[in-house]
Amino acid sequence: MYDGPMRIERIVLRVVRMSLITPFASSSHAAQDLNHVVVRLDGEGATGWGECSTMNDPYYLDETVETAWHVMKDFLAPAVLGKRWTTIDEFLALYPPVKGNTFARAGLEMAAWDLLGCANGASVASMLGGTRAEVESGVSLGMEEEPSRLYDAIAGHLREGYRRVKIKIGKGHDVGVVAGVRARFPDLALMVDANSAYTLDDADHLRRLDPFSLLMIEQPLAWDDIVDHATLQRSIATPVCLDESVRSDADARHAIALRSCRVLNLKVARLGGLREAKRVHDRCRAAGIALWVGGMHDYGIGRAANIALASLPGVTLPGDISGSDKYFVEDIIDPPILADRGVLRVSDAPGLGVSPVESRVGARTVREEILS
Ligand code: OSB
Ligand code: MG
Repeated sequence: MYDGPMRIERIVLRVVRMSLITPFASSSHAAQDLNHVVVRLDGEGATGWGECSTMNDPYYLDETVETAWHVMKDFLAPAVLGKRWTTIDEFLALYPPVKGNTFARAGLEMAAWDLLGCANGASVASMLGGTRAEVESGVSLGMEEEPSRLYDAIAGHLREGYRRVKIKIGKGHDVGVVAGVRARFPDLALMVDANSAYTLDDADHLRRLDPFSLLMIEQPLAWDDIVDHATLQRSIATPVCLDESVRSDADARHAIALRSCRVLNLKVARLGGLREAKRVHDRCRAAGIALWVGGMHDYGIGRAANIALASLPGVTLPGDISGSDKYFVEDIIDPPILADRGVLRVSDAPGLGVSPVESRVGARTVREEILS
């Protein structure tokens, strides 16, 4: 147990490549080979790991692997190297005034939470104020050309015990798909994610989803819109959930003030890190906005941070944090994170409670930069 000031002596940034077992498609992007930036911090005899779950292309949001790498390597990492800090607030105060780039900011911050927790013997979940020992998990399934493949995937995950299913919709791939799923799974806790496929002109069409008792429709309108979503929410019965367009606590405040959503998807990366995600959680909880934790096809490090966030009391809906085995043949952490009948255990070990395997990380590294 160490409770003196922290000083990061060495930062290792690596682009680590992993392949999804099942290629994944949404209305905005397709993914199979992932290139997340994995961060290793060493200081005060402890090691902290973080993950920046960036996408290869700027189709979900505007950041990419290249922009995150650039911002982390050239702006964020040099600013925190060798400096003294004792709390996450102090650590973040070392960041230069980088605008946006939430994935990049979150990836480095995650490693600082892990480092601080490991040095102090505290779990990240407890540092955040988490109150749950386990969290309920759903699955997010990509678009399929062949409906039977989607039905089979849903049935398989329900057999494994997952508690909620999210399917991707888009133009020409919505009411019929939902009707087909609903007919086969009448009692399924079902939601849809449009990843910004629609505009307000589609409001009448989206109302046709009202009869299917969906838990919510996620991000139907533009990736950066908060205003039109309020108009849409007034004209459809399905609760609107925001993902892409809430990237800060200020965005959440605006969405609440305008009544743009009834539900919010908390993502560590999109919100710029765990500290900001906790602020959004506290604000939404007080305002009666239902919460769940989304995912970005995270490797085990990011997945552990998602679980710590999901242990907060305002997170009341099953999220997109499934077991590693839904995504990868072999995770870079050992043991991997697995769901048991749709339930994930919240780690009470120091830090994020993950053990990345250096040889696995090394074998999948396609780019590396060491600052010391
Ligand atoms: O919109 O929630 C999304 C994956 C990558 C980018 C955006 C999204 C998603 C998912 C899958 O829906 C979440 C996961 O299983 O990790
Ligand atoms: Mg989404």
